[in-house]
Amino acid sequence: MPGTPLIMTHIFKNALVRKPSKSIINALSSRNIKPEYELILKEHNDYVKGLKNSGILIHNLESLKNFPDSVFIEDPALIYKSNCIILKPYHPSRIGESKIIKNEIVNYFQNIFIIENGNIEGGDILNINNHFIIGLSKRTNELGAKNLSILLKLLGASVKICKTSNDILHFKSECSYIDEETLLVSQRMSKIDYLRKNFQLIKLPEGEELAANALRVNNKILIADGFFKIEEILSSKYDLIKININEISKIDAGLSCMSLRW
Ligand code: CIR
Repeated sequence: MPGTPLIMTHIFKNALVRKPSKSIINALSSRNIKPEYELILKEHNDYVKGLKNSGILIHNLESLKNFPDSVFIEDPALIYKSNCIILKPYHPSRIGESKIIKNEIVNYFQNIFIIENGNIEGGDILNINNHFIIGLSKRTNELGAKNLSILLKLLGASVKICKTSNDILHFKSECSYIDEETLLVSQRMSKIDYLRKNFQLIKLPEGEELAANALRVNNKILIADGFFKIEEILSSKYDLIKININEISKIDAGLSCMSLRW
């Protein structure tokens, strides 16, 4: 878009993270599994270390006992340029997270916008420089996507609304930014026409879908540990930081969802 300064999506100096509360054992899980708190805490600490080793300054938010899923702070808020947009999670147990993060984020951002109508979760929003892909899913509906898209356009971005493949929690659960031309995708997400036609796709080998939510931070890529085929593919070109997310993935975590970066 003419006149719009180029944002490099993966260049970050700061990240907000929220320490898991003990109530995380009651977090939503598509596989209905209860994770162990102590193991999650260790994985979360390693994740934060990974962010620090990518050159990021960490800002910690208080854990929230009443919101078991609140460690996934990417879902109730979105940061674009110097703006923070408060989103609207779909799940009843997560709706209240928006109000809390709105009160916390004023310490970091002056321009705060709020999506009031529809549902939209950060896990369904993929940012590529000044462009956004919003994936419709069980958590993000057309009204939420449309309202966010109007706002992002006013802020100078372009937006494409796509449909997340069936049975995937969020668009980014199986689609990650690697660089402005390249996305990491699962086989099923690779079938989405818009992605096929507009990006170079690195397809995850079958069985390695849990590594599909990777996180590019500066010159590093944080990736789930234990997925050797994709590790071999990516490590020829990128510097990887491997993070064990075995326990936290029981409640559908990926690497992007546990921080908000700018
Ligand atoms: C949920 O179902 O809302 C959480 N248990 C997992 C959310 C993961 N968020 C994300 O990938 N953006």
